[in-house]
Amino acid sequence: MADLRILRVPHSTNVDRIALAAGHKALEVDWVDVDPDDRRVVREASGQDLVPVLLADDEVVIDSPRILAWIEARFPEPSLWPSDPGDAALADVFCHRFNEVWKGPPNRLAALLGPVDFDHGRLSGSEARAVGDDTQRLRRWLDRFEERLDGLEHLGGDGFGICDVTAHPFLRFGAHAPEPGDEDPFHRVLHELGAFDDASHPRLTAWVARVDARPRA
Ligand SMILES: N[C@@H](CCC(=O)N[C@@H](CS)C(=O)NCC(=O)O)C(=O)O
Repeated sequence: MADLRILRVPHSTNVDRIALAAGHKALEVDWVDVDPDDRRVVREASGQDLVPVLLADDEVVIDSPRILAWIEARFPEPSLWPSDPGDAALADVFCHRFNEVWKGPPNRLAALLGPVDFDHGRLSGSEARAVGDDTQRLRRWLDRFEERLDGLEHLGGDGFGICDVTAHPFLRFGAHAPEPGDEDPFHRVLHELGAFDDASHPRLTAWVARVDARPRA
């Protein structure tokens, strides 16, 4: 029997977090593929529409941070959190903050710029200002991640861990285009407005490649 059973849709950043964490722990995952346009299975199992959803014998867990904590508690080795409690607390703060700064602005941008094309011309003055502000916010955070990686291989400090699992599925779009078939405007925003490369952010670019190369379940 597989170690985990997870509902997923294609191209999901939050699902990719689970794939990275399970890969780190060499867990076997029974992936249940859900049609993104028909979420009845997700709703029936969990009472809401978002993936990932973890189905365990005795419980159903939603929300990637909670699923990651569940996996760590059930399969503690190799750990995703630092062993020092203070460092583990800091890692949690990083992940919480990451979810705020790297989900909020790009989601607002995706909502304003629309799913088909990024037509800045049709925006009202205040919308255009909001797009400019959020784009600047994204760019500033890229610089912060670049600074964080000064002398470090991983965002949490020593070794691969929860900070990398939390951030990589989102930050990687800055270095790579979305895969063919991935038309999620959120991913396009991350790629087009949050783009970076070896010239602008060499440490961040190398970190994306390092985590790209890791095993995924
Ligand atoms: N806070 C949730 C968010 C989950 C979420 O937004 N999942 C996306 C896929 S990455 C989803 O199912 N979106 C529904 C939709 O696009 O209709 C988590 O971290 O798991």
